[in-house]
Amino acid sequence: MSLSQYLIEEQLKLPYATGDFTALMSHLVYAAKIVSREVRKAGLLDHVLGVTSSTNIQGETVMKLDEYADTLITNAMKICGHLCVMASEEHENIIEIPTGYNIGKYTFAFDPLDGSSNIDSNVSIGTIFSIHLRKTQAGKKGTEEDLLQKGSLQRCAGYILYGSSTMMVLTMGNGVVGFTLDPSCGEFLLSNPDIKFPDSGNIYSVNEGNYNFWSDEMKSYIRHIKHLETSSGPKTLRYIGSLVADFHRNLLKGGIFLYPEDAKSEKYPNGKLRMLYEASPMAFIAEQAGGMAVNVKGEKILDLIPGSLHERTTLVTGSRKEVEEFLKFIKK
Ligand code: P6P
Repeated sequence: MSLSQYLIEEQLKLPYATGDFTALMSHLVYAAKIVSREVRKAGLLDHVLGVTSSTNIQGETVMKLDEYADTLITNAMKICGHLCVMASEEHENIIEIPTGYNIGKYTFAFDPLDGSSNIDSNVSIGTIFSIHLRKTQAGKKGTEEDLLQKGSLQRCAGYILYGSSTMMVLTMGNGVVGFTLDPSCGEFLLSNPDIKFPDSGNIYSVNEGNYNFWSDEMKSYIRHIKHLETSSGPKTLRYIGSLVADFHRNLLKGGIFLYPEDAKSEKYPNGKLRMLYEASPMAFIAEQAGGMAVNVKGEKILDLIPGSLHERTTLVTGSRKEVEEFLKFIKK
């Protein structure tokens, strides 16, 4: 079954479905195929490799492929006619949608190419997206208020992983499904009909290079999971530095991903990952797959409302038993 067929079938089961969501997703599926094509040939075309002269809202150097993916996805989604407002990691403010296309009932927040510092070393990268229903009155263009909503209210969240193959993994609130792009026919085909986090796992993913910046609790937790007495035995460290790639591997194999705050430096005092278009969509997928997603205070990511478009958060997500062990530990 192709992704397009799947979306139609799923929407036909919903009495209130109007086809707007299916139409919206068809634009995203198109954009994903084009971004995948460009990522795959990036090494051959130096015009998409390397950095631009600009930096984004995060103060990070913008890679050319970042910019390309952002422009392509923005333009494809702007004209779908079912959005009222958009936000991207690459844009400081909300992305205005042209008049005539901007009174749709959905919002769209995305990270066009997460992990882009890995592009030049041919390491897996990903696009992350989050879709809400608008909050403000219909018939007018959307506002930032429409975007800043609780993660638990998302209508859809997903990621596109540009790895050894290109996959789209998404949830619409009734489980998690994965589709793999078949380049020979240009279709995303259903490859993982019901993805579930293994209940526990021996993989932990964290940038241990930041160890000296961590809180004492985080340091003792990491020391603890290295000892044999942990519930799921000795752990193995797997860390790519690309959220989508690290999350996806742990989703299939079981484990825990952590990005804590730098308690001892001003670099990331509230964590590095962005709530709206990284932590929140990944948390929706995690919980729909039977896993968990919290911040280092133990709050569920999906219960939180972003205070601003680019608000950062700490993130601990993965197999239920692993996150529960983390929570037990930090609460002691
Ligand atoms: P660090 C990539 O830049 C990113 O936003 C996530 O994809 C990834 O999980 C994290 O940052 C890696 O950060 O500090 O370990 O390089």
